[in-house]
Amino acid sequence: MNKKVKEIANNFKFKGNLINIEENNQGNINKTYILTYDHNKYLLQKINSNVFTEPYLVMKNIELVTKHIKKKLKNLKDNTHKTLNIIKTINNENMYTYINSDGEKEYYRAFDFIEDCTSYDSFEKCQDALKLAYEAGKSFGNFQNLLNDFPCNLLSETIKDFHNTKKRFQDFLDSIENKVTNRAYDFSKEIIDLISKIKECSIIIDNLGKSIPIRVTHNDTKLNNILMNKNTNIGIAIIDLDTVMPGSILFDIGDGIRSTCSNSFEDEIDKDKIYLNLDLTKAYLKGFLEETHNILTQEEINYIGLSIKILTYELVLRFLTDYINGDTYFKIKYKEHNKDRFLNQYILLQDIESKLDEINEFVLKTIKELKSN
Ligand code: GN1
Ligand code: MG
Repeated sequence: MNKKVKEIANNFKFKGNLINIEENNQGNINKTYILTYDHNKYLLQKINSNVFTEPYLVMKNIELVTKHIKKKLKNLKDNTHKTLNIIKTINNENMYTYINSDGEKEYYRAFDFIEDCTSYDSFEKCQDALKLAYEAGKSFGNFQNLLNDFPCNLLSETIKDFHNTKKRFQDFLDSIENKVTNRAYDFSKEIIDLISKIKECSIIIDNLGKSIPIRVTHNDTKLNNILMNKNTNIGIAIIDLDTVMPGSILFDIGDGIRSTCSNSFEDEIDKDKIYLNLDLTKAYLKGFLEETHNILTQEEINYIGLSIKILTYELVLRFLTDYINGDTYFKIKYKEHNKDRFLNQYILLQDIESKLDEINEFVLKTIKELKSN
């Protein structure tokens, strides 16, 4: 058994005797362990403090949001949905600070393991992908619904400018200028094209807090951040709440569809496999809109299609920037991993552009149907 993890685990209020430690390799940012005790299971996570420079504030945000969701679920007598439950340290804190052999601080936090659930990285192996896409949209819609009355001024912006497309664009230009590697030279055609798109892709950020309301947003609405009941595939809990911050609901819907309704993984290199699946997109939108049509403003509705493009554009920039900067942000599994991710999302972006009219039409039709019911 991993001695270090065991030592860290001893600082949390876990019940019983530790039987097993298993490392979980999902996720590009944090390190996760599943701890099995004789009667309970827990998640122990090392917070990536390069990405989250103020882990205390991350945990404060999570505490506030999960408390609110728990209260809402109780009032609504909703016994189906759940949220993360923080396990405190023996000193009653949200996080344990471990000093490693190099004298550096490592930050750990723990949650109850939510039983009888599964999460999907993609729909590849699913029998009923359409139902899953619908459930995925419904789950993030429900999350938005539960937090609609949460005062978002209580939340800290734990990663500044996380979905600020203009800031991401500036970082991208800086990476080209700083030339940490020579990798930008291979992509001049793509770079010129990306520069030509920034104006349109700034629409959400330019209007945020003006015509587009600021709400609590999850900001990382990937499919595998939904725990689904392993028998029924109904969405049970939204996890990975590290990036919960004030933002736009358009970040959540755009990134949700980008990540969930793409036909491939983010690092697939076979061009023929990379496209936005329209049937999945419509199913996802249906689920999301069923939950949110009463809270969405007309301006938000108008930009739903565009948000899918913008959030994909943003990730194209981020993967390319990290590639040019020599892979310092996203965990990579091989040398050219970020290049493959960038090219994949770039192909997806072009495909999304060609499908926006149909998506916009579907959104308007669905909203109309839902409002007339
Ligand atoms: C990161 O760690 P993970 O996989 O949940 C990233 C997201 C990206 C995603 C792309 C804090 O999320 O913004 O969309 O990778 N999270 C952070 O796979 O940067
Ligand atoms: Mg994440």
